Amino acid sequence: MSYLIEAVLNSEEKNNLREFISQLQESDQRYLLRNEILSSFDSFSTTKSEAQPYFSSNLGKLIYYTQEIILEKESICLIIRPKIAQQEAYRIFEDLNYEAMTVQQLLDTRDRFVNHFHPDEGDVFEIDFRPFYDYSPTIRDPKNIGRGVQFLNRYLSSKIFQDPNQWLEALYSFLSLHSYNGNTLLINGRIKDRKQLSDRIKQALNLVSGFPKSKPYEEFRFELQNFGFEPGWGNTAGRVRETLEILDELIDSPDYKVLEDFLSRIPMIFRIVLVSVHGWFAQEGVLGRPDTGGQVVYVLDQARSLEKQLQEDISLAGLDSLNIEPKVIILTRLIPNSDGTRCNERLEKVHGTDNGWILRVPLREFNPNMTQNWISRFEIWPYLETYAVDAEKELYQEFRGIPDLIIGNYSDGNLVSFLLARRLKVTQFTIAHALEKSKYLFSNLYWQDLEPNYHFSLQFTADLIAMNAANCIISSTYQEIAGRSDSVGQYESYDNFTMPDLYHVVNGIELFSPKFNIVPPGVNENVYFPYTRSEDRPPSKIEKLEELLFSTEDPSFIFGKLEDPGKRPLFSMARLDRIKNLTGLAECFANSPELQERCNLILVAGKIHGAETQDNEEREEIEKMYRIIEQHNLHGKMRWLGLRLPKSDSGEIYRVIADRRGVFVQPALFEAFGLTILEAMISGLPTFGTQFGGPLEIIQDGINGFYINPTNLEETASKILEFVSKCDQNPDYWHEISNQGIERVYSTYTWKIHTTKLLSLARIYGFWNYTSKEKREDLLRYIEALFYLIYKPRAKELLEQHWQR
Ligand code: UDP
Ligand code: LCN
Repeated sequence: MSYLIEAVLNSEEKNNLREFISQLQESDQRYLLRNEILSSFDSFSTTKSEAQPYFSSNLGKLIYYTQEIILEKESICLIIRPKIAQQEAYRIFEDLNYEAMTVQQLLDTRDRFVNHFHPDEGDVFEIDFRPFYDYSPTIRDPKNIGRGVQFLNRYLSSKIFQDPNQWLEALYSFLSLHSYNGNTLLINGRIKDRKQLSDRIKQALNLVSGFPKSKPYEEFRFELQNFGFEPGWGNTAGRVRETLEILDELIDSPDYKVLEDFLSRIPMIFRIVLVSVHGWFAQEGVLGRPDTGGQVVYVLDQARSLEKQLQEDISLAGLDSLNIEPKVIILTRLIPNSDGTRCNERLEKVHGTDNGWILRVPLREFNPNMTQNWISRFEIWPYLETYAVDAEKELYQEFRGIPDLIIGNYSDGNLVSFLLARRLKVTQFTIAHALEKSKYLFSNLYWQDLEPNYHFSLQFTADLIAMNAANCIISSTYQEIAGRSDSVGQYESYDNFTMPDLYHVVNGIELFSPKFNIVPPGVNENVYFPYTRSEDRPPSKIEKLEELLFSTEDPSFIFGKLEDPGKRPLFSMARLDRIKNLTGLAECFANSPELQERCNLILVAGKIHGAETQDNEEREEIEKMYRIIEQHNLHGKMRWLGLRLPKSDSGEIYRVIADRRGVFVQPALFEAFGLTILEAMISGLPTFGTQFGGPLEIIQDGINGFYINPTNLEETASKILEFVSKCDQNPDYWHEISNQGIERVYSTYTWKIHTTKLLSLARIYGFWNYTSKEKREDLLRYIEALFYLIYKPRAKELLEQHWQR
């Protein structure tokens, strides 16, 4: 970007830059973010002339790419993002000289901004992961970020091609490893080396080629065994032949597709643990509380779907006679005071599975006020290390062995996964769901002020540890990793940042690492399905929910009586968190008499009485909702249901709204992914989703749904109105968007797609983990040092504070 600065400085635009800087200097604001930069520049430009598009001048372009501006006494610092996943910083002095800044200088500047720059006291500790990524290849093109596995397969197959001896040796020893409950799988001791493996494949192929394709494996099992092949190659002669042919091809002419096909077939995953520690994890009565939302839904559905896929894979691999029962355990905390839920039970079977379990392990008893009760995810840090030690024993007992794959969820679950995976030497995957760092503005810069409530010093350290240690990071969207051209990704925000007085992170995560893989979730298709599937919709339930939504009067949990229940419903359902912004939607509705004219607003959201919640944020939202209702007199025009629906009802509720040709609106200020968007779309409800976060990738604007900018209420209202008017004129339009939405979910967001991909990744990264183990050891040692020297002492400090509560 220095060329742009040069271009500005060497032209007439130089004066505009000078004026713009002095205008900025005049205001009180010393730290500007992109929105503020753009609006300052817009108002500056209009004082000069008619508003011009940014790209009509070099200065406009420069400003467009600027993410942050920090104003100092004699200079200003521009932080520019010329491309996705790239950052440059420049300091421009009063005389318009400028210089590029290093990351270190930038972090020092930020520290100075918050008065925490103390060079006289020595250097601050720098965390730098870059040198440890030399074990791994890196992707070059930002558009391929998140497609790690394709890249990795290409890399590994080219390695096999370049150095066949070493790699085939590794493949041979990898294949010799596998067993289940003492039964050897794949190859036995009769195949002594890779050379012999290659010969025997040919012999076995000769044998199976002579059989009809459908001949069951059991009928020729012993003949194959004589060649050195054990179960795991397939359930029929046709399948065994295919698998052996793929391996034969891999040995003769390795290529990435062949490698992927082969590794994806290896039966090596039978026991999986999904770690979701902070708890309040059960199948009933937990959703909708603060901190318990999509993550619980996601993990439960994932567990069910993983078990099913494992069962299919095991059968296809020809392992039926071994009576292998795959097992999926969701590991969470046991909460003794469980408020009527099952969170105090050690084991709970996951509905709809044969061998899926919620295993609850208690936190060790420190201060019982904390460890006996539900505690916020922000407070859980001191208990995690001992939790991992205890969980390891309980997992061993349940699995009668160790898991083959550990998947962490959220910062706490990911840290525990790291600790478990390190001890057990098992492949570790992480899933963020939502990284708090980008959710809270300036959360790292002002961490010291936020520490009493949020303990971000622990959370961000835990994040750095887990994301770097993970073999594979599963993200739901591209932008979760690397953002968009105009906004920074959630993982990207860990690339460099300062925690003043604690540390500077100069390279926190390698975004171009093949460890990143986008694997979006799905929805439970037994619960969420199109409204048109009337055969699966009991009329009594429809009737009950219609009444609940539109007419039941019960002030204990329902607010509002509709004057005209026949109007088109605008529907939303979410927890009453500030960030979910249901009050924003109410405000948008309140400010638009036309919307009120044509539609009713129906909200399903937590509670309607402030006195019933202990959560401050929820209480404030409840109060705000009433203020909006009163100020704009929304009586008769909206209903607000303060309840948590049981799962089956929550599916039907979208369909009841669809029966009335309603729409779903998701107005969050930021949504990491947004399961309700998928639920609404698959039900056939035309959906308006926030443009901030995951919905931007789920919805294709104008095709199968619509984007809204929830910070612009007028624009949001007019977008919805435009749709409603079009539908009034042409009812087919509603059906068109509805059908496209359904199609979008079925084609792209199903659990079947998710788990097939996830298990294929688990095998491929398992192989890579095996072959790169020694090379990763230095990285893991560095991570351990961070855990013991930074995380642990801070966790201990927090524990002492907990004792005083
Ligand atoms: N949900 C629910 N009852 C409620 C509120 C939400 O069952 O009162 C469910 C909703 O159907 C969805 C999940 O909770 O499955 C929310 O997930 P999402 O990803 O939309 O948001 P999160 O709450 O995780 O931020
Ligand atoms: C957490 C969130 O905030 C949502 O955006 C996601 O949909 C959910 O987790 C599931 O990943």
